[in-house]
Amino acid sequence: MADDLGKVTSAHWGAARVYTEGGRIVRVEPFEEDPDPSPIARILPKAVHHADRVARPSVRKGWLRGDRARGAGRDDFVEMPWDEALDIAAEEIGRIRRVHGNGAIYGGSYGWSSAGRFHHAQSQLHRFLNSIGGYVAHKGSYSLSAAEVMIPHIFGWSETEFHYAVQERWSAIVEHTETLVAFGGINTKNAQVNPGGTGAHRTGAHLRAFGAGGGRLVNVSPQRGDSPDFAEWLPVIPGTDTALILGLAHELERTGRVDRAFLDRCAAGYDRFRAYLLGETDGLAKDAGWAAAICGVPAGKIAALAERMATTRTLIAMSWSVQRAENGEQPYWAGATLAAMLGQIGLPGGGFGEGYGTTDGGGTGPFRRLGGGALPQLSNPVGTTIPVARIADMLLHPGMPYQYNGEDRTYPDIRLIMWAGGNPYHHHQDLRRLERAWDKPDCVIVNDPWWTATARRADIVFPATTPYEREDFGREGTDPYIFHMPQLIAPQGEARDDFEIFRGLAARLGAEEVFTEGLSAADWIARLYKDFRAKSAAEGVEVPDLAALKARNWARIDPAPQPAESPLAAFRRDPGAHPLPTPSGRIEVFSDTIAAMGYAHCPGHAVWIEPTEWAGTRDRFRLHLLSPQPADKLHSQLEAALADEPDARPMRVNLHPDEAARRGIAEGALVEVFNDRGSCLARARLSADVVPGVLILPTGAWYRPDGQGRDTQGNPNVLTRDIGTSRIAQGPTAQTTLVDLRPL
Ligand SMILES: Nc1nc2c(c(=O)[nH]1)N[C@H]1C(S)=C(S)[C@@H](COP(=O)(O)OP(=O)(O)OC[C@H]3O[C@@H](n4cnc5c(=O)[nH]c(N)nc54)[C@H](O)[C@@H]3O)O[C@H]1N2
Ligand SMILES: Nc1nc2c(c(=O)[nH]1)N[C@H]1C(S)=C(S)[C@@H](COP(=O)(O)OP(=O)(O)OC[C@H]3O[C@@H](n4cnc5c(=O)[nH]c(N)nc54)[C@H](O)[C@@H]3O)O[C@H]1N2
Ligand SMILES: [Mo]
Repeated sequence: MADDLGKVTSAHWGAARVYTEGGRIVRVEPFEEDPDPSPIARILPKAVHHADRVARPSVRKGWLRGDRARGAGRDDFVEMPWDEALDIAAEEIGRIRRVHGNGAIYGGSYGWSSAGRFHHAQSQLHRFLNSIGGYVAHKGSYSLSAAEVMIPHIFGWSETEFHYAVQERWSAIVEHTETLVAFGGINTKNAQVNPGGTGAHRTGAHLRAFGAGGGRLVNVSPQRGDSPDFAEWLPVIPGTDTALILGLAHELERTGRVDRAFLDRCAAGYDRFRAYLLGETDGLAKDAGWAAAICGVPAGKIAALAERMATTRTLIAMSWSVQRAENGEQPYWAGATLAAMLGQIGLPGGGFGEGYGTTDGGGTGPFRRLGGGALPQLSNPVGTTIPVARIADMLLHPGMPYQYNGEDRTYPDIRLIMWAGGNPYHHHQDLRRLERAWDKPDCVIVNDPWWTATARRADIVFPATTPYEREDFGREGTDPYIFHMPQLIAPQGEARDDFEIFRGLAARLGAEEVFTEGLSAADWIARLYKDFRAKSAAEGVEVPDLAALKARNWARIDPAPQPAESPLAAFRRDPGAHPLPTPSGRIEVFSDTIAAMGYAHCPGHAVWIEPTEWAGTRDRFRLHLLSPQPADKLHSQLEAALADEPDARPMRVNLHPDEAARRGIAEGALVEVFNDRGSCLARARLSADVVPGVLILPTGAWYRPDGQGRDTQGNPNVLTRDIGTSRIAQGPTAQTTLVDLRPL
C-alpha cells in the first residue's frame, strides 16, 4: 500500500486521522471536526503492530490429542497454514452438527468487536452459522440486561426505543431541567465511545451547558469522579439505590408532595406500591431513617433532596451500572415510580431517563436514528437463546431448568463454542468458574486479531484483521457523520477478514453460496451502503453515493431532527388517546405481568431486597468492589500495547485513605485483592473521593493468572460473582461483590 498523508477512519472511540509509513501505522491524530476527541486512539500504532497479534492460524496441541483442558499458554499452540486449519475446523463443525445437531453450537459471541458496518465480527459469525443451520444465540447484553427487560414492563417500549426516541434529550435537559439526579453519575470518561463510532463527541459540551445554565447535577454515587466538578456529590453505599429511592418516595408521601392527579391519570397500581412504601403490607415503613441506615445518606439529606425534587423540574437519570447488580431490575423500577410520584413525566426536562453518561449521546442526541447498512444475518432455525450472562451456567448444567422473565426454560447441551469480536475472559464474571465451564465443550474456535485471554483458551484461533487492514464504512445512527474506512495497511501476519474466514468455512461445509450470495467483500459493502442510502433517502436525508464518499473520505449528513414533542408528552396530555404500549396503557408502577410470574422476591412493584453481598453482610470480606469501565480504553481492546506502558499493570485500585491506613497500605503499593472466588494483583491509589468501604478497580486488563491462579494484571472478574440479577432478567451482577485486600 502506498504511504499517505493520513486518512480519516472511524472507531468506537471516535474518528481519527491515521498516518502510515512503510506499511505501518505511525501516528494518529484526532478527527478535525471533533470538539472533544478521545485519547484512546493514541495507542493504535503500538497495538496494531504488537507482538501479541495472532500471526497465523493456530491450533492447540492438546486438543489435537483429545485433551479438553484449555490452558493459557501460547506455547501450547501449533501454527498451521490456512487451508489446513480451516479443514480441521470445518471437519469438527461438521462432526458436531452431524452427531449433536446445530443446537449444540453456541454462537452468541457477545462483544463490541470494532466499528464498521460490514466487517462486524459478530454479525459475520451469526450469518455464517445460520448459513449452516443455526446456533444457540444470546439475549440481552452485559451492559443493561435488567433495563432491557424492565423498561418494556414499566413503559411498554423496548429499551432501545425508550433510550433513542422517548426519554428527554440533552437539548431539553439543558433548557428545562433544574435538578438532574444521576444515580451512578454522568461520567464523560464513559462518553468517549459509541457502538457505531462517533464523529463529534458531544456529552461534555451538553453537561457544561447544563451547569453553566444553572442546572444542579446531583451525583448519587460511591465516587465523586462520576460527574463533572460542578456536581454535588451524594455519596451512597453501592447496591442500595433502591432503598434511597424508597426513602425519597416516602418523604413525598410524608410531606404531601405526591402528585396524585398524575398517578391517577397516567400510572397503574400506585396504591399497591404505596401500601408497601408506608409499611402496611410488611409493617416496615420505608422512611428516610430506614433508608439512611441502609444507603448511608443521612435522613436529613434525603428529606432535603426529596423536597428539591418536588419543587423543581427534576429528571431522574439512571446509569447502567446500577442495574448490573443483584436485583438490578429494582432501582430502575423504583426510579421510574419516584418519577411518576413527582408527576413530571412528559414535562420538558422532567421524568425518568437512563444511560446519559454511558456512551456519547447515543440515546440523547438531537437526531432521529437512521437505519440500514447492517449485514443481514439470515434466519436461525435453532431458535434457542440464553440470557447472555448465563453462559457458564449453561456450559456447566446442560438440561438444567431456569426461569427468565416469566418463562420456564432449560439450558441446551453445548459442544462447540465459536467467538468472533468479543472477549469473555474480559467480560464475564467469576472467571475461574468460567474456566471450569469452558473445559466442557468438545471445541472452542476464536477469531481475534490479538492473543487475548479468550484466544489463549481456544482450540483453534484464526487471526482476524483490524479495521485498518480492510475497507468498510462506518457510522452511528444518531451521529451527523458518515465515514469511508479505507484500507490503510496490509493485513498483518497472515490475518484474514472475518468474512473471508467464514467464507472459507462455509465453502468446506457446502454453504458458500448461501453465506456470500456470490458477493465479494467489496460487493457487500456496496450493497449495504446502497441500503443505508435508500433508507436515509426515505427519511429525507441526503447521503453521498459510495464513490463520492470514497473520494471525500468522510461527509457530514443531516439526519432528521428528533420530533419536537416526546411521545411521553402526548401521553401525559391525553393518556386515553396516546396510551403507552403497556398492558394497562399507563406507567406500570404495579405490573400484573410481573406479579403473575409468581417470583417470591418480587410482588409486582419495586421493592428493596437486601443483596446477598453488600455492606450489610460484611464479615470476612469487608470491602465492596466496583468494577467500572476503564477511562483510558474500551474494555480489553488494544490491551496488548497498553499493558506494555511503564507501570501500567497491574491496574490501579482506588480506595479511601482510611481503608488503606487500616491495612498498612501506602500510595502506589502493590496489593492483592481477594475473596473466596479468586484474587488479583493491583496497585493502590488513595483517594478521599471514594466512599470508605469501597474499592474501585476498572475492567479491561487481560486475565493472566500466575502459578497459584492469582491474576497478575488486575482483572476484577476473577473476584466478581456469576449469578443473574434475578429470575426476571438474569442479567450480569458484577457490581455485587465483596472483597478485601492486603499489601504484598
Ligand atoms: N466486572 C465487570 N465486568 C464487565 C463489566 C463491568 O462493569 N464490570 N461491563 C460489561 C460490559 S457493559 C460489557 S459491554 C462487556 C464488554 O466486553 P467485550 O465486548 O467482550 O470486550 P472487548 O474488549 O470490547 O472485546 C472485543 C474483542 O473483539 C476483538 N476484535 C476487535 N475487532 C475485531 C474484528 O474485526 N474481528 C474479530 N474477530 N475480533 C475483533 C478485540 O480484540 C477484543 O478482543 O464487559 C462486561 N464486563
Ligand atoms: N472509556 C470507556 N467508556 C465506556 C466503556 C469503556 O470500556 N471505556 N464501555 C462502554 C460500555 S460497553 C458501557 S455498557 C457503558 C457503561 O456505562 P455505566 O454502566 O454507566 O459505567 P460504569 O463505569 O460501569 O459505572 C459508572 C459508575 O457507576 C457507579 N456505581 C457502581 N455501582 C453503583 C451503585 O450501586 N450505585 C450507584 N449510585 N452508583 C454505582 C460507579 O462509581 C461507576 O464509576 O460505558 C461505555 N463507555
Ligand atoms: Mo456494555
